[in-house]
Amino acid sequence: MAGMSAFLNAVRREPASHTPVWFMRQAGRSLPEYKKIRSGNRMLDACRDPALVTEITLQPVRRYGVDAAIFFSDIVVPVAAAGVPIDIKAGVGPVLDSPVRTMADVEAIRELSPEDLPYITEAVRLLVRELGEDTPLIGFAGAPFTLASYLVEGGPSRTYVNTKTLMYGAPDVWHALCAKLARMARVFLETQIAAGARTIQLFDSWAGALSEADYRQFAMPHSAAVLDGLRVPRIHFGVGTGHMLEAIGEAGADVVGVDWRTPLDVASARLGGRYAVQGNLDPTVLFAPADVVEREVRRVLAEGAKAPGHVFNLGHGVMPDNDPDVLKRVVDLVHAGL
Ligand code: 1CP
Repeated sequence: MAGMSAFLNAVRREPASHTPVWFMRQAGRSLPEYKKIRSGNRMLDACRDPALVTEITLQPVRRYGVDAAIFFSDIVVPVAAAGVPIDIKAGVGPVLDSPVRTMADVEAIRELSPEDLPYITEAVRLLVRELGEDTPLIGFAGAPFTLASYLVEGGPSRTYVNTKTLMYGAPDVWHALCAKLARMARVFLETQIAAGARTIQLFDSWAGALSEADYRQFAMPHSAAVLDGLRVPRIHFGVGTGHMLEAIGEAGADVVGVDWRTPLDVASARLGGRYAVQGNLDPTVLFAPADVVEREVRRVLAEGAKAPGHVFNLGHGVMPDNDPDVLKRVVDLVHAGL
C-alpha cells in the first residue's frame, strides 16, 4: 500500500496520491515573517539556534502547504563548525578572509566530529516532532565541489578561476581538500538523518561550471563518497548540469534535480527512467502574468509525469523578490493536478 506522504512515495518511485511540491530556498528572504524574525541576528548565529531554526523551517510549510520541509541551515555551517573562519555576509553569501590554496591550508582544517553539531541534532529533533508524520524533513549538505569553490575563491564567484587553477595545477591539494569536505558533508548529513531527516539533498549548485570529463575526474568521486550507503533517499542537484545528468545520477542519486534548461521528459529519457526527477519551473517565470505561470506549471507537470517519479520544484532557489502569493498559487495548481 502507498504510504501517507506523496513526497516520500515520489522519491521512492512509488505511486503518489498527487505530485508533491516544495521549493529550494522556500524559507528565507522572500517571506516577510522570515525578514522579521531574522532582523538583528547573523545568519550563522541563527543556524545555531534550534528554536529559531525550527520556526524558520516551519514558516513556508504553514504558508504554502508544501509536501516537505527543508532544514533551515546553510552549506557552510559544517565548515564553520570545524573551525574554519568563514562568515555569511548578508546579501553576498559565504566569505573567507584567507582562502584555501595550499596543502598546508588544507591540513590546517580539522576534521568535523558529530560532537561539533549538538544544535543540529536538537533542531532536527524539534522539527520532526513539530512536523509530525505527514510532512517529511529534507536534510541537506553542500557537495565538495561547491563547498571547495567558496573556500578557494574566498566568496561567491562567476568564473571559478581560482578553483579551477587549483584543480588543474595542484590536483593533490584539490583532492585532499575535496576528500576532507566530503567527510564533513557526510557527518553533517548523518547527524540530520540520525535525528529524523527522512530524505537528503546534496546541493552541487556550481558543478555546472565543469565539463562532464572534469566533473567525473575532479568532483564526482567526492560526491559519490558523500552519497554512498546513506540510509535515506538521496536527491542530487546542480544548476546548469544538463550536459551531464547521467553523471549526476551515477554519483549516487535516487532523484536527479534538473534546472529549467532541460525539460523533465527529456531528462528522464536520458537517465533511462532509472531515477525520479525533481524540478524544474524557471524561478523567473514567477514574475510573469498569471496565465503564463499556470501554463508553465502545467507544462512541467506534464513533462514530469513521464518520469518514474516527479517532485515538483523550481529549477533553482526562490529569489528574494519572488511574491509569496504566486508561490502559494503554484502549490495549489500542482496539488490540483493536470
Ligand atoms: O529554505 C531553504 O532552502 C533555506 C535553507 C538554505 C539552503 C538549503 C539556505 C539558507 N542556504 C541553503 C543552501 C545553500 N547555500 C546553497 C545551495 C542552494 C542554492 O544553490 O541555492 C548555496 C550555494 C549556499 C551558499 C549561500 N549561502 C549563498 C549563495 C551565494 C552565491 O554564491 O551566490 C547565500 C546568499 C547564502 C546565505 C544564505 N543561506 C540561506 C539563506 C536564507 C541565506 C541568506 C542569509 C542572509 O543574507 O541573511
